[in-house]
Amino acid sequence: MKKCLIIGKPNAGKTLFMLNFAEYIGLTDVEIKFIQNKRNVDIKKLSIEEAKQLLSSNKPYKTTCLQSMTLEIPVLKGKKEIGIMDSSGLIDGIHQDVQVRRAMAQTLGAIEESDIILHMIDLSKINPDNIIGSLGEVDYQLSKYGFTKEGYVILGNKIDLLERKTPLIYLQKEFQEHYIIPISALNKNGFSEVKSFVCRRL
Ligand SMILES: Nc1nc2c(ncn2[C@@H]2O[C@H](COP(=O)(O)OP(=O)(O)OP(=O)(O)O)[C@@H](O)[C@H]2O)c(=O)[nH]1
Ligand SMILES: [Mg+2]
Repeated sequence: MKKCLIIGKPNAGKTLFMLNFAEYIGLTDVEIKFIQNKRNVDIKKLSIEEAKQLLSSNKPYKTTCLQSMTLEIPVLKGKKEIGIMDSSGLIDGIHQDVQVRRAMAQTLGAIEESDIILHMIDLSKINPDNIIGSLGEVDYQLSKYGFTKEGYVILGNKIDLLERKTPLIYLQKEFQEHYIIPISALNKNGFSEVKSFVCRRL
């Protein structure tokens, strides 16, 4: 089974995206594996509504370990299975909290094992007057890594919060060599494009 990792800065919308994407492809309940490490894995069955309440938050660093689920994506001739994995947010530099550092190390370790990387960027945090500063080192490093992986795509999230498309246009200029899909994880906009991207690689 192919593995798909959702990665990006804290609060970018990774968890909400995973859950709303599962809902978009027709699920009402999910079975999530909370992977603390290889020997310590908790499994919880939740309705998607419960999962959103429990796992997504307006406060950063909500996700503290890899959270994975298996999705069966309907395609023309039946269904295709994929392991989709949500990760804890990455920041520039070294965080003071050891738990956060451990979680970030786990996220980085998951990159190598993944076939598809969905790199989530919060468009509402992009300042067109300071694109480099507002993106930060993490997004640039991930975008560099993206050149080594065929299944890499940037998801420009929170398009619903933008009054103008300027942040998206600046992001596209900055990462011209990469495919960028504008989405709203909240309103499920752009999900059909994400589904096509993922399905082409299954
Ligand atoms: N308006 C809007 N809000 C969003 C969107 N996606 C996520 N959010 C909100 O952004 C906040 C963070 O969402 P999460 O999905 O928890 O973010 P995360 O990337 O998993 O964050 P960490 O687990 O801390 O790394 C929540 O309050 C979400 O409701 C979106 O497309 N539009
Ligand atoms: Mg999260």
